[in-house]
Amino acid sequence: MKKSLLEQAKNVLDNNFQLGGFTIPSKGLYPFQWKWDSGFISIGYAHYDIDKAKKEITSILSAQWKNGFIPHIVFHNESDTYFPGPEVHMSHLSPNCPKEIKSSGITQPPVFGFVLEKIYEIVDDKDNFLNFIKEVIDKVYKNHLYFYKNRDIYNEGLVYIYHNWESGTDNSPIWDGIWEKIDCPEYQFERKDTTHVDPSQRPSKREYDHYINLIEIAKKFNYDDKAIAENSPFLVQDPLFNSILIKSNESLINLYKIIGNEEKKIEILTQFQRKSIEGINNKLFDNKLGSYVYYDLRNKEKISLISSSSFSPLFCGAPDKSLSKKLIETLVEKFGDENKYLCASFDTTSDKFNPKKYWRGPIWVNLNWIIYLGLKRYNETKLAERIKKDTIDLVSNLGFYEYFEPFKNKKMKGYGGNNFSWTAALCIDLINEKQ
Ligand code: 2M8
Repeated sequence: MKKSLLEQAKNVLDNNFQLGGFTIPSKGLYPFQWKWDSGFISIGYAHYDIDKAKKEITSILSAQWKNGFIPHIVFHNESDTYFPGPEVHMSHLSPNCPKEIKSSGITQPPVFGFVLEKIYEIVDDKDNFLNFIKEVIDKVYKNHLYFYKNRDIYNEGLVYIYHNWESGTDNSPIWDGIWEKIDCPEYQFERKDTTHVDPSQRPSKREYDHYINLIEIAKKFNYDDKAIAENSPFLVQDPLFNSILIKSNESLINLYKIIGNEEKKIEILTQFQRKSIEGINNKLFDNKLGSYVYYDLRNKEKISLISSSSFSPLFCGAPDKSLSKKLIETLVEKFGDENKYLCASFDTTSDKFNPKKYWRGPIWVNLNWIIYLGLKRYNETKLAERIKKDTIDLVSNLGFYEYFEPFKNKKMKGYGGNNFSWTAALCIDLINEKQ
């Protein structure tokens, strides 16, 4: 008998769980622990194996640096199926990276605030999970302090990323204009991703040159944020990254209130929150496009393009009624026609859109989940139910792929890695979600 989607999803997660107490995103393609993946993965586990959820969070937080930074990849284990590995990242160049930790020196969106709150909502034994939250929450708080202290250089409540890998949306067309302005060497290296996945679904060699170049620049400055802010040719304020930070601030405030006697931290987070919401609405909303956009701090210009990240401020409650109305109209107009599943990762009406290539167009389950919860927050019930149904239909028809073609047709497929952990984890959450 065919297993239910829920059972299949649990199998994907359990098969990707490693003896060291963490979960890889996908065998071969991504053989280590990734920061935002581990947050989404722990939400999936919370529905059926809370110990694994706790282990996942404990593992990633154990790699926190002395200054509160949490790296985007933690090399708990060895593997030769991935490039670039620890010998390229060389995190020990930073005096903040503890000796016993092998990691990258770039980060990813700060998901753990909202992940802890979400799991607290999911579990029946709230007292037990609250004890766990008490053990780890200050590490997450310290990570937020790190961002506001080091990454918000103009005190705008908006933090910068200095590498496209920090965004999580690696080869988005958003970066194309930035690459054109950078004088980047050609490097010799052996890519591993294209041995696991058809190269037409992955970034180009030239794009990888840029990715490595940015790491080399950060290494030259020993991963010092101030020097990077002054010198990196890539310095961007990302609406997705900042929305996740804002949502996680809100969750930390809620959780500290439940814990009690944490007035000082609540006050500091509330100040961050105020500034960030103001910053994201004033600086990153593009009235002409009716959408949030990225801001290129290095070249001092808005990047006026629409991607699925544009809608993530709904998730953190940033837009007021009038902005949210415009934003949702843009979502429907650009991404919502009935011939497509929601939600392509890039503006389907743009000539840069590619339905099969990684973050240049395909649908990603984590972004759909973020937009789904955002739409629910704004009582857009019909659209929310559509994106939820589309997500579950795609996975149940095509498999637990990393990304999916948005056009509805008989030949459509899933792409990238298969048995992909966050696809499985967030499907478990969506299936269990109360309407
Ligand atoms: C992808 O990124 C990594 C680099 O971090 C890669 O392509 O090698 C992205 O989709 C990223 O968002 C994700 O966290 C990672 C692991 O799933 O893979």
